[in-house]
Amino acid sequence: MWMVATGGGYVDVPRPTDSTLMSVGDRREFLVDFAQFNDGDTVYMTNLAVPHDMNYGSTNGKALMAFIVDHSLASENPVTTLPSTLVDYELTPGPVFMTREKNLMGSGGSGHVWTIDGTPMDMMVINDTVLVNTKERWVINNQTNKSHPFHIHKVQFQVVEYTEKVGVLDTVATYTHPDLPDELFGFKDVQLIRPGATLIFEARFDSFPSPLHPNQGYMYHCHILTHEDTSMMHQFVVVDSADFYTGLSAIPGTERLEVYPNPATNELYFKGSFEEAGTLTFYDLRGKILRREAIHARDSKAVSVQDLPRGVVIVELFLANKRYISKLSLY
Ligand SMILES: [Cu+2]
Repeated sequence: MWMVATGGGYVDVPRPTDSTLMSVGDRREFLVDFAQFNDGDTVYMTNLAVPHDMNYGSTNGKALMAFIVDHSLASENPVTTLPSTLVDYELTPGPVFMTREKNLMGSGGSGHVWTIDGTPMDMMVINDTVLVNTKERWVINNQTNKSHPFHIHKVQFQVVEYTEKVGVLDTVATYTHPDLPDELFGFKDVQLIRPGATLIFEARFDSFPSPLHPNQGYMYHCHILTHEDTSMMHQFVVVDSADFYTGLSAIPGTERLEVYPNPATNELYFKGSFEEAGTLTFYDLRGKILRREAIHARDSKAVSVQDLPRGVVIVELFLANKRYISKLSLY
C-alpha cells in the first residue's frame, strides 16, 4: 500500500509501506492494491501492537478489519496508476517569530496529575498568546515514562525534528525534515511522543476570531482522554498583529498593571503587592518576548530594565490565574 495523505492533506509523493505507527486521534490515507489478490481471498488489516497474550478472539487475533476480494465489484473508474508526485511540499516558509518550549510532566498512578509544565488546565487562564500570521516553533519534551499523542487545535503543523531514545542502550536517534519516517511526515495536528523524546514542529497561526470572547481559547493537549482530563492540557489565543497590546487587553480577566516610574530608565517598581509568585514578561509592540523571568512582585521590589531596548515595551505580570499588563516607556 502507499501512504498518500495525513490528516492535514497530501504528502509529497506516494510512500510505499506495509505498516504505519498510529496514535490516538491520528489520521492517514492509503491507497491499497487489491488487484494482486484472487477472488475470494481474505486480506486482514491487523494491529501489530496487540500484546502476544491478548487478541480480539477472531480467526486472526490481531485483525481489526477483514477485506474479502471480489473483482466483480471493481468501480467503473478504478485507480490503476499512481502519480509520481502529489503536491509541492515544503516547510512553511518565513522566519520563526517565536519558539515555545513545553514539558509533558507527571507519572500517572492514583490521584496523580498529568500536566504541561507542571501547571494544570484552568479554563480561566490563557497560557499562551500567539501573534497572528507568524510562524512559530514549538519544542515538546516528554519528561514522563509514557507515550503521549500531542494534539493542537487551530493549526496543522510540520515536524522539523524528532529525537528519541531507542533500544536497550537508549541510543539517541534524531530525525530531521525532510528525512523523516512516514509517520512524522506531512501536515498534522497530532503526533505521538515517546517517553524521553522531543518533538519540534513549526506552524503558521494564520487567523483568529475577532473580537475575542471568553472561551475562545484554542487547546493543546495529550490526546489520551484520561491524560487530558487530569490535566495535560493548556490553551492559547491568537491576537491581532496591528496592536498586540489590544489583543492582550481583550483576553478575559486581564487587568491593568501599575508600574512606576513610567517612563523608566534603569529600574521599575510595582504599585501594590501580589500574593503569589508569577511570571514577568517584557514584549515589544509586536509581541516578541524581550525578557521573561519568575518573580514575586512587591511594591518595594526593583526590577532592572537596563538591558531592554529604549522605546515603548509591554510589561505583563502573569500569576496563577490572573494577567496584569501595562505599556512602559524606556528612555
Ligand atoms: Cu498522555
